Amino acid sequence: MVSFQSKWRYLFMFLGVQLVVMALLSREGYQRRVSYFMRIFRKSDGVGRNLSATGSDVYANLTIVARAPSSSEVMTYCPQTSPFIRGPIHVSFPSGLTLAQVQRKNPLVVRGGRYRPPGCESRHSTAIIIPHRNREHHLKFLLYYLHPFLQRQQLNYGIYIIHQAGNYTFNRAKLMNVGFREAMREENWDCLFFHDVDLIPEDDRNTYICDANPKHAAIAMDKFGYKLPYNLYFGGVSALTPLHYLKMNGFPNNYWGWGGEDDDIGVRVSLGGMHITRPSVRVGRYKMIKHKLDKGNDINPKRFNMLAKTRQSWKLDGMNTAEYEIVRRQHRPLYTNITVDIGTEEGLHKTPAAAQPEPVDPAKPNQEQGKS
Ligand code: UDH
Ligand code: NGS
Repeated sequence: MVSFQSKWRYLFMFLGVQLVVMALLSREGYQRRVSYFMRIFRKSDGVGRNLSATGSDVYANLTIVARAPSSSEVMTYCPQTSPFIRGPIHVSFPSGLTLAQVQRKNPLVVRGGRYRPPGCESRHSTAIIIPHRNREHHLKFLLYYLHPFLQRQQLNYGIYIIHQAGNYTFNRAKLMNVGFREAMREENWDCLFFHDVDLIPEDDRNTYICDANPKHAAIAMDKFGYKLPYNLYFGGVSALTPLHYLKMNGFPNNYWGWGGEDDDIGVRVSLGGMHITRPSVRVGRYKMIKHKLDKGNDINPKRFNMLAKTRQSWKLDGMNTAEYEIVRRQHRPLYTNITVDIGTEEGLHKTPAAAQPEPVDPAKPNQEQGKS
């Protein structure tokens, strides 16, 4: 029989062990703790590739993917389907990641966030356009996952961050118009992916190439239970060729603040005589980095009225009327950063002090200033 005294001893020992475990766990980031335990409890994903349900490391065997050809090898086109595609990717957000680490892990990415497969001529060239302001902590994770993801697909690619200058209300769709024009100025991309900064693709079979019609790639997000929230949803990540883009007169410039602009873009697809294509829900999976509505991006109360008029407005407002001023263009190691003054609802030069462009540093060689 256990005495009363030894019962207390066991109880204290038990509490002591719990305290030590809690102290150890609290030294790690919350995400890491949770994903570690989730990985233990989950079973195989059923894709038949011996991967766990949370997928494989997006950097696995990247040195093989990145292998340079020997001098005797003749450069031919890359295969139709990249042999480096593996399927589900494990996505988590460990604390302490730095851009320098991302850079070290992607040695073949060159200035401006550009890449070409070293061993073969890519069949596809894709520009990734990311609207951005005050989301550096999300950008770091997106770059960490996106670079190896695109390299696995053997794409010729470039990553463009379109950074809205000043504090005036955010305008996602207008930044996309800027991204389209400025990316096409640099290279004749055959496909453009318009990509929210907080969405991480979870399966590399979701190829970042364009279809015959505009493609909505983010069909299955974790926040919507990995299914479409509604049939016409066109938000998050979408892919258009330059021809698609021009057929629908690009995106609207007049949606200031949160909501509706992606629905307007979806309607423009059909007004331009096209339809939306999508990958399968098994493949078009994304994990969203959780966040709240940003300061400077309040819900747009006019969005429903504006949406009701898309049929009348799409030819009058879009790529043909996008007015902006480039503040600076920086070719950084992992991406091209385009800082732009997009003005306000009143127009480009009727800007309040908030939308003043950032000063250009003459000491920096990669900056250039110019008008659209
Ligand atoms: N973005 C920024 N900075 C901002 C606002 C938006 O970079 O200040 C960009 C970023 O790429 C982001 C995208 O615009 O991924 C879309 O903005 P969002 O993430 O705020 O929109 P989303 O609909 O999430 O994905 C909103 C969460 C709260 C919605 C509440 C309304 N019901
Ligand atoms: C719709 C919004 C879209 C938005 C989508 C998902 O209601 O812009 O919800 O929002 N349309 C309008 O407001 C007209 S989310 O759940 O991501 O916050 O993208």
